[in-house]
Amino acid sequence: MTMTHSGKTAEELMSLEDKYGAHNYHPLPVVLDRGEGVFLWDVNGKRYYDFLSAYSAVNQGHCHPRIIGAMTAQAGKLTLTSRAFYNNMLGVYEKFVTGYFGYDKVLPMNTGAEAVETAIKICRKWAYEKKGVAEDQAVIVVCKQNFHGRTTTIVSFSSDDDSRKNFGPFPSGFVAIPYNDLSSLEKMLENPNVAGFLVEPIQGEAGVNVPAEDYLRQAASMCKAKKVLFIADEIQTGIARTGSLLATCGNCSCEKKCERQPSTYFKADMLILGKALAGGVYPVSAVLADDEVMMVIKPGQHGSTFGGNPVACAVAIESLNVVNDESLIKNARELGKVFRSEMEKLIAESPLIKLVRGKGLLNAIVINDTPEGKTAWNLCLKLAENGLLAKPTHGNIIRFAPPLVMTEEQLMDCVSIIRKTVLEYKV
Ligand code: IF1
Repeated sequence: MTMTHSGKTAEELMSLEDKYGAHNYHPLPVVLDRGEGVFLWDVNGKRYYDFLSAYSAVNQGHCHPRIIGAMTAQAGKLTLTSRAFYNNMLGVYEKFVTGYFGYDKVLPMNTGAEAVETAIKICRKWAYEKKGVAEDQAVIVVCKQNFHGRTTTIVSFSSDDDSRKNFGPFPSGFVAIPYNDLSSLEKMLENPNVAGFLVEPIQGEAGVNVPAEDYLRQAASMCKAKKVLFIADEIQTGIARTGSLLATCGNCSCEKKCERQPSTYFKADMLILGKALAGGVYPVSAVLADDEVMMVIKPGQHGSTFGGNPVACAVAIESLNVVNDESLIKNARELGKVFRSEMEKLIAESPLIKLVRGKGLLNAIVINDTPEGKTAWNLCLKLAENGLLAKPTHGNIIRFAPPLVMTEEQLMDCVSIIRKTVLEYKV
């Protein structure tokens, strides 16, 4: 048995988590110790390609020296002031991030779920104060199979039993419609109490569910016609992941680099970001909106001890600069095409994989098994043995989302690991 840096074996470290941690996860049996760029190393020194990127948080790669540098420099100087006082980083970050994404204002929070909660609160307040919805009558339309986080309000509109069941009683004011279904949205929008439409541009947790090409833009223009806020949860899809700065590809700084036609540009009324906003280094989330929406929030009406702290600001600025300086948008777009075409070749050779779907470097393969089956889990165990870390979602789907700093050569190395694993797999 190999001893690790902490003087404990991998088995001992896993049993510590099992004994002392709540059992709210079922991890793959790999104990990680170090990360650099697209690679992770376990406690025994075995190297893996990271094909999850902490659910698209580590887009800039593990321990990016510029991001870590920005964090440690700031951490040695000032970490937290609370919002009771001004600090010398927040305004600088706010100017930078609003300019970067093309909005008047930002409201900084920490986790994705907090940012979604923030957007819900702003949306409701806007409905009462700007749209004229009667008190407590506001409705927010969401999509079935959504994933927006784990708070009691957010899980109340989850269609996943594990996420929702026995966590009630729940607040009212949410209705769920099928994803990628404009006519259901149109019907919902007839209700004048509808305040917002909260949607993921690609449903990540649902198995990288990519909607029809024009779905989001059409949905946004239908919302606009009914004075309903279009709220994009880009916590997973944003920050270059899908081959554009945002999957909704709004009126933002990516316009010049984006391959989409100007006719398909649109800007969400509220943009929710998290995860890769701080390179997976620090919990930083944000809601962006223009004044007409954001200014409904007045002092004392919302906040957070840690939101907008100096370290978060320093880390987020550097994380977004890395996206530009290392052309991660272009890289995600180009490598995504290569990856999907390589998977198509594999599908033609192996009955084990049914299809590949995705955009940029947010992709998934669907395994020829029922959602209750074990094939995807077992394949992920074999992938790990062969040096690549990925995780199944919904039983028979494997999400493939490497850091965006990957080179084409590394990607092809990963493709051969996946090929070998799939072709050698014995049912
Ligand atoms: C876990 C999933 C991914 C998100 C979107 C908000 C949040 C998330 C679109 C909340 C978070 C994470 C949470 C993480 C697993 C992961 C996940 F499988 F659960 F659904 F990525 F696909 N909106 N997604 O994807 O952000 O509060 O976590 O910062 O273990 O729950 P958070």
